[in-house]
Amino acid sequence: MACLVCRSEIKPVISFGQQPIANGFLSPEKFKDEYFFELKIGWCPKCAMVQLLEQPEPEMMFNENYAFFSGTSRYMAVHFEKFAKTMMDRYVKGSNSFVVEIGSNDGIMLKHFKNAGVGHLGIEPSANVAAVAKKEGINTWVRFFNAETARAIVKEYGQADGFVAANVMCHLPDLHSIAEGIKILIKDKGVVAFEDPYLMDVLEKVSYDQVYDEHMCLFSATSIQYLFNQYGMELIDVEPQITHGGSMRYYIGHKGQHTVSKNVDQFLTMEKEKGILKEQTFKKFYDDCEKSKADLMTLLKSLKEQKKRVVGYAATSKSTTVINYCGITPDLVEFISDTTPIKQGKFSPGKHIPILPVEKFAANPPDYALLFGWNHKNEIMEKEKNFTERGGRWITYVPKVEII
Ligand code: DWN
Ligand code: ZN
Repeated sequence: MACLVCRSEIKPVISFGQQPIANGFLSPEKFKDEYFFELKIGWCPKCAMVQLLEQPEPEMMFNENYAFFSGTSRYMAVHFEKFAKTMMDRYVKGSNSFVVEIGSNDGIMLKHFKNAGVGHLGIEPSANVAAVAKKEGINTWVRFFNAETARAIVKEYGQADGFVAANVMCHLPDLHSIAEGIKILIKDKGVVAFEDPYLMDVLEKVSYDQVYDEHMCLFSATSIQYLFNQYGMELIDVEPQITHGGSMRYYIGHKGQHTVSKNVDQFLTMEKEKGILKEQTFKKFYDDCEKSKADLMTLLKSLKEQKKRVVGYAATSKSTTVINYCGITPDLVEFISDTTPIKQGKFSPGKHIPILPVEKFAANPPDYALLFGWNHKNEIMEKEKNFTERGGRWITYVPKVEII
């Protein structure tokens, strides 16, 4: 397979085995037709891109039943408000300006531009989440973003001052069409800002659960610089974020139009020094993933022998990779507690662990809660103080398997 960024040959590095659709929460009558594919990642020695080697058709993952609504975390809601404010302070100034967000979901970020009277448009392929945004009066088109969509936007609204995306770019295999679209869409002084889970955090924290069907790419400053340089654009700043266990926000503009922050060089150098272009780095990552899996299964099996009850907390997309890679079955984890109504009453993809509302967790607290939503640890532990105060224990596996 060719690298999605520089088109050289990709080296396979890890297989996480047969995996179902990560957000494919299902009812028992669908068990027999469940779709599986081999979840494998590869690495590009030339531009440091890390990507899936096989991805299910987009419509299988993003459709009218898409189970993830951005508005489920209060912390993330505040994060997106701050992201919007940063853009309005720096680049998308005043009511004559125009911003486009791709993967705008339920409008969690765009509503802040809307409320400030800024011209805005969301591009969101999942009709059900887009409907939530539209109901709030957020201007949204239900479609995928590419060069053709960019031309249609320019025709209808003119070029944009800002282009934003959060946890979206890493889902897109056709990066060249996106980059071409962005080049068409933004003004000479326009700025692109997007954030995604950061490869260096995934490697260091062994958060291998950031790899699942929807996450086609794991970016670094190195691969992003390589991608946009091919379109006459460049990184003008990078800002690490603590969201999703470690993300990076990349700021990009047309070449020569902005002062380039010294952060850019610092991060490019750091990534090189940490071995992003060395195969050994990814061999170590493979060993770290296998160790994490062995440690988690040893712990869960030992708790079962001790007749302890373990319940999963938050039926995240990421949990699908962990559950199916490690082989976690309902005899080890009784159910998964989750706040999303459309997941409740269904079963987890692959291993078919029941998903129940959080009220069931409170009504029948287990001995241990396996924190599948580890990236929301502070928010969840704050909410579930009662569980902890009554002696309930938490299990995490990032950055290492432990009882906390
Ligand atoms: O990239 C993506 C990220 C941004 O969001 C998508 N591909 C899909 C999704 O990934 P995820 O499902 O791993 O996201 P979260 O935000 O880590 O987890 C959300 C899930 O956690 C929801 O099902 C709701 C649940 N949850 C909960 O039950 N109680 C979340 C919180 C904060 C809670 O308190
Ligand atoms: Zn490459």
